[in-house]
Amino acid sequence: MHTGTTLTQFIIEEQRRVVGATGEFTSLLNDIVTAIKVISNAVNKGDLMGVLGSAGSENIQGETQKKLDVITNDVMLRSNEWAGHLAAMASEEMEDIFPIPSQFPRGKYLLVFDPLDGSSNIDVNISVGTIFSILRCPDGVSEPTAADFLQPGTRQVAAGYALYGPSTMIMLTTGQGVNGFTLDRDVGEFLLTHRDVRITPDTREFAINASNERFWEEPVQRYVQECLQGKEGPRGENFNMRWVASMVAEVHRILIRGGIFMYPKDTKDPKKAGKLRLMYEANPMSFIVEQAGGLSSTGRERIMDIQPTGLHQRVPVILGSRNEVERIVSYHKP
Ligand code: AHM
Ligand code: MG
Repeated sequence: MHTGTTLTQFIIEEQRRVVGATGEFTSLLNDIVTAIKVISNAVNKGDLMGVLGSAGSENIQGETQKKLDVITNDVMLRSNEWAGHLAAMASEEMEDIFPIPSQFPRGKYLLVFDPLDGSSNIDVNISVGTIFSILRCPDGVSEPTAADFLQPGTRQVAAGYALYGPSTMIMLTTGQGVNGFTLDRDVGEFLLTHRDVRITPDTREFAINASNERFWEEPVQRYVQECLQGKEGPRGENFNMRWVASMVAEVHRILIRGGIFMYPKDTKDPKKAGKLRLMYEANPMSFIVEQAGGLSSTGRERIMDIQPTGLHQRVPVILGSRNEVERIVSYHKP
């Protein structure tokens, strides 16, 4: 019987092509995948497991934590702390980094994640996801600090996300394109279903939270206005709009059928450069999008070139189909 390529098999075969690969990375990915299966199960069972609703606490960003934010963060920590591949982890849900506890061996990688992105959607049964980014722990560092995580996105070893939608999927890049795997729940394995995904360079679909329009900068206002004017406007074509409020779901749609996603700079809160976080949202998604042939920018610079200054730093995000991102970037030029 033909069983298809499992995610593990795919990674091992990819690793064989890398001279000097030890298999440690494959093993780390396996632990992340195990965590994702556990999270997928909890998300899928929902109220049957009593996991919906607020946890009654706030995270470092001052956002109310959902029970599942706390549970999924814990699942990621417990699945990835013991095996000896990581030196430390960092997450949206924790103010400080999580060094690997002393009873476990330490490894050469750092893991950054958003355990449950889009969690405001969880109580209404709309798709959510997990985003992760793998970095190398700097040479000679055995006691990593937050500063060791502050590497530009170009230094990511791998990035991926899990989408808990009608089916659970993982989209993954190790810098050699993007591949997608779908969870076969009966078998308990992720199987390769989307090989070498490419984002169409052109699109007629955009995603933005339009309720923030009055806070946007002029270039984004202009872009959206032009789209809204449709056939009669300067673009001469009708556009479609989507907003799921789950970045994972939006990026996934863009990978599959093209599009553009924006959470741009706005003046809503002058202390925040944008809404989305660089280290565990913007950078991993940018790596995936660029590896699929798309672009990702703040409007003024490539996101993956930003030198991070803080673990929870926010950035404006404009990503997706290449020609549309280029157009918006050109609107930002003085
Ligand atoms: P979260 O990490 O607290 O879930 O916030 C990130 C999410 C993104 O998934 C999504 O694109 C955005 O916030 C939605 O924002 P808004 O509520 O303004 O529509
Ligand atoms: Mg998030």
